[in-house]
Amino acid sequence: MALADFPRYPLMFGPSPVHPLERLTQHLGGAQVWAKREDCNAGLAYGGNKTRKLEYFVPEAIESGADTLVSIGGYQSNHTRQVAAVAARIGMKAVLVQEQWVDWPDSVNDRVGNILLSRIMGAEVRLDESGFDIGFRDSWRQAIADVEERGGTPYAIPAGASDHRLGGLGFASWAHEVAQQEEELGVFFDTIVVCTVTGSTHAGMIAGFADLERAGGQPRRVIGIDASATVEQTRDQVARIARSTAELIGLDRELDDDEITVLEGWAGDRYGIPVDSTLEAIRLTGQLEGVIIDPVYEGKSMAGLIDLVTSGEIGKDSTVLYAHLGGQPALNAYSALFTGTRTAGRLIGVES
Ligand code: 5PA
Repeated sequence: MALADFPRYPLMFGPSPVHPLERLTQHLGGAQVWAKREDCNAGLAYGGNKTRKLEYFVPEAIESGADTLVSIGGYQSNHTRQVAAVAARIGMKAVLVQEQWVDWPDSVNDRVGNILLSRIMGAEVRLDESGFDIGFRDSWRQAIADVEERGGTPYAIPAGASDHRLGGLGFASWAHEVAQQEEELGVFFDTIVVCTVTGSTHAGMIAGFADLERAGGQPRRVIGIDASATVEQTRDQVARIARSTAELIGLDRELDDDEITVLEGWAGDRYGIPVDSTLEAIRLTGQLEGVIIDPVYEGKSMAGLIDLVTSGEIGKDSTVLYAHLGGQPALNAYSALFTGTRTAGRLIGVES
């Protein structure tokens, strides 16, 4: 089967916007930096990367006769908030297991931002004290069993809509969307920078760009930035999903190991805890561009992009596409980090 043969349920406005980050580009003094905005890809509870992935899950969920989407994430999971929105949109229920993935001492961590939105949209939110893990969990299995016991029909979506046969398709088609937009804009992105945690966003891109190359497209680098400080586990998951997605969409070759790049160095010690470079990236992007990024994911990948461009590892002649995957609602649980106004250190010439 080719990618175009998979059923896709429209949840987004259409192709997500692509635009240059002119002031950031000028400030960094290196490569041309652009962004593609999954944070405004849909009108469903602020959208994001999972909304795009779920376009390929919904037909299967409907086909299976399900009436309840069941999924899992941290208290401030963007993924579960998008599952809640999609369930509302397609007239299903949602049961969300929300684990304590982040030991973050904010007293409203389990009440504001994403979890608040999920509750507004009618999801059944189950708080669980387990820590960070992208694997399959008993609490998730229990939630599925409970739906069945109540006479419902669950459709199970793993963490981040990743470790699932269809998980990579959304971002494989993102690659095709990028190629189309490049043609319209007269630009070529030789480097893509993307945050990676449960892996199928990054993996889908790798498979999708390989698919384009097969059709004569130029090669490019897709750089995943680890945001959970579990780089080996993430790299394995990205490789596995990239390979299974490539096979699913009929790529007739094995992906090489050097096509799977997950860089570490910007996650700090733990998932969900921002470090100085994260906060600096958030301030710099906000102050130069009016673009908001979050402390869990995008702040870490933007910190990576900033360093790779300023160090010249991404060369001056490069044109880079930063995949903005959403995630801003979580900022509400991190307000203590931003009391008072502070100018980004890089703007006043101070390295953080
Ligand atoms: C998330 C994920 P992947 O999980 O596909 O690698 O994407 C990483 C990512 N940016 C990047 C944002 C804003 C994200 O929300 N979020 C998870 C969640 O539960 O929200 C799956 C972890």
